[in-house]
Amino acid sequence: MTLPKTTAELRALDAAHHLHPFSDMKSLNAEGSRIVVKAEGVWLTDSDGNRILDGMSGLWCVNVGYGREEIVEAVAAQLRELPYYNTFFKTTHRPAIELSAKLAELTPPQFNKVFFTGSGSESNDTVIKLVRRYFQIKEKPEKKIIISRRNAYHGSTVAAGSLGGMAPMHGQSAVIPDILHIAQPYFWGEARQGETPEEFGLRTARALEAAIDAMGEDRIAAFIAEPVQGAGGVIIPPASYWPEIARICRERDILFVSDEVICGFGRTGSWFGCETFGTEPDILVMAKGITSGYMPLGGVMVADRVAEVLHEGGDFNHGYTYSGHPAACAAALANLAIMQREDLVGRVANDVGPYLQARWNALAEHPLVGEAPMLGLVGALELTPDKLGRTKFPDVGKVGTLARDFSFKNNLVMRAVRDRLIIAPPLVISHEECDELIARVRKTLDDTFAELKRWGWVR
Ligand code: PXG
Repeated sequence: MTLPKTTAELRALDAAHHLHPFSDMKSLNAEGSRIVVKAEGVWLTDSDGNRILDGMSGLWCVNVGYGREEIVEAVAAQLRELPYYNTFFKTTHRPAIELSAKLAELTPPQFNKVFFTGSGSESNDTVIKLVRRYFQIKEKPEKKIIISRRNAYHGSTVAAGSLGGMAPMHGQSAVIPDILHIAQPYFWGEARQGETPEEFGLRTARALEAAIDAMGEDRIAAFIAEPVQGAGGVIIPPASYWPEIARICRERDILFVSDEVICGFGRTGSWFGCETFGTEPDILVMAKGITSGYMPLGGVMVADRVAEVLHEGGDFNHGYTYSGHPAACAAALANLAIMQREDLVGRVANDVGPYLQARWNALAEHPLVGEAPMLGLVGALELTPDKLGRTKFPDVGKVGTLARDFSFKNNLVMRAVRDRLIIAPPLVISHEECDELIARVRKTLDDTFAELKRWGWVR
């Protein structure tokens, strides 16, 4: 086979042989994928030589930015010394040991033990087994229902997809038993007319209490939630929401699971989102930013009170070939060393976070934007034909996709969820790059507005 060289040749091969995740392959193949060939800092380069500002940190993961030789070197060194060994059958290795200890140091004080996985989805499958095992050992096997939220994303395996609240996913693969979905704290989309964010936050949190009462506390094992829903559209809850959830979890005999796959490792201006919101989870789920995406790795931290029970339960019949993969752990250690040395968490909290937030929040003045919230370095723009009435565009998702496509043309990667644009740039983005990002977002909004005028969808 001759090696493909041109973009057109590469696209043809991709279309012939590659099935992409979450994609309509018929229309994608007709259009052709963008081929990314290299990256440095916050900048991607595609096969046509375009330089693109990566406003999504890859897929919410490249927290320390691209091109970090230190991580590359650590992985290469580890591959030379011990490319693989498992952590089953009474064995372990240095990278897994060192990373476990590092995570115990970085996570809130109740966490001292980690179970390694290869991804966020595998982590959440692990969570389901862990919480059910916990209550089996406590001789309460009937406590097995896990409460989650509509429009939550917890991964894409059958079990993690069931835990998530994405209706289009449930439509293609039935939800596994004993998962229950309650309301999400999405003020813009779901508050009643006249309701304040404070009132809405309390009402939505109390849906958890109501669900526990309706099913019976003796049947509920856990509540799982993302501190800020990421893939659901960057839903930042009203200030009243998390304290009320924390109260309910304290009062009831259930485990609280914080899915920190996106919010973990600095995204919200703390090491973990639960610290930003002051909640005290029993289980903490990690992936993505743990290695900044340089290698696939996930993990589940269990609080001491949970670990102590599991400790008494004999074998936990669960594990993956790549649980604690040495090269992935080496990548994580190098990544976390960079984060600590460069104080990236402090930078998000006190420097670049506030800098970008001020400019992002000001986008709410654009005629197309209903709200422009941002926390740490994760933000959203709700597109609407009518700010005051919180009205939606017809054919939900069409305007979001239109804007997302303009953004791509303007060499800025943003995601669209329904008609909400979302952004989560690498934590190393400079002030100058923030200005560039905002300029490209403004151009994207103007391009979208002009097109919608042509359609007669806005005045
Ligand atoms: N939990 C959360 C909160 C996530 O955001 C997962 C679990 C699953 O992780 P893995 O590593 O199995 O993918 C995620 C992943 C998107 C998008 O389009 C978001 C994710 C993955 C793919 C696409 O926003 N989040």
